[in-house]
Amino acid sequence: HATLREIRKTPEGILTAQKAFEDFLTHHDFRLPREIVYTGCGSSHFLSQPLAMATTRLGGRGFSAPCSELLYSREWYPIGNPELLVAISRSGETTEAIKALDALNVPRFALTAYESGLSRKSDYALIVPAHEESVVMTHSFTAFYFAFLQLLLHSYGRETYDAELVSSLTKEVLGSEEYIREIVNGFDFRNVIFLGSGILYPVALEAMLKMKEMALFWSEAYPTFEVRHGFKSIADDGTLVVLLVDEPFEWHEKLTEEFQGQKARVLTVGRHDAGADYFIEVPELGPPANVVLYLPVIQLLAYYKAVERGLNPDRPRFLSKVVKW
Ligand code: F1P
Repeated sequence: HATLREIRKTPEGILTAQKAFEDFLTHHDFRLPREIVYTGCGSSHFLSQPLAMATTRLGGRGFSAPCSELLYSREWYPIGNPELLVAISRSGETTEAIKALDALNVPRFALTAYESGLSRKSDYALIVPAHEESVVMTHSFTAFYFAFLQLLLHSYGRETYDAELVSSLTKEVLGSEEYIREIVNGFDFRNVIFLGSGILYPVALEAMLKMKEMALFWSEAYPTFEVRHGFKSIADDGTLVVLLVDEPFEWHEKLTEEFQGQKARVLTVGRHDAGADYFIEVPELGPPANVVLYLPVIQLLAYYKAVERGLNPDRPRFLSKVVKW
């Protein structure tokens, strides 16, 4: 499947991202401002969230909203007085993303894979040519995140990451592919809950979307400990709980035990297993770059669930690559 080839291209995508970032610097004498609004649709919206969080964490103020909300309901959100609007779209042709560029009267920045309607309508464009055949976004998501993160770090006078190193770490994570296939084949779960905190929460949201898009499979996502407040009633012996965690502490172990008491099985993706039934170790990188190490894992999980269900993840039903009105 093209989707699997694309997930496996993650390490190459990081290098493509680095080159796009460097090319951007050669052509523009430009620094990202502190107050930034990010927008996108679908996966691109879930990508706008960790970018907004990274902006805040690095000393600026990032806010994210889906394009349609920015267009039709923006008065309900604390948008403030941003200095830049960043619109994200892999295709650069999604109607809502192009329209959203007009939502705020501020300079416009496109993050996309192509010279496109979006890039032409923007004041600046970071074009990351991580092209994909498949309908769903996989390694392009990771590459876009890394390229823009490098630009943020550079703009805020921080040290950028060593792309070769990050690329090789994603290769390491992809080494868990066979284990992921075994988990999916060995446990026929009926639903899946993704948990993440801070910058890993939007990764959980993207995982939830990948499961729905690729595997047409019921999935949910919550900020990690919020799941205890009502939502956990769903979890039983047919549930896989995927815990995305950089540095687990006592609460994670208690949460794992709580789910195991309900007969659910827990997969920890992180630095330590926290007592889980399954464990995928993520190399040490630290936030906000660590996001790129979690994405291939959750994408592979959705991919193998789709295959196990006899579906073609390249062509999900009812979906198209570009959503136009
Ligand atoms: C956005 C998007 C995709 C999704 C789906 C429909 O596309 O929502 O994330 O996988 O196929 O479109 P884009 O604006 O990033 O091109």
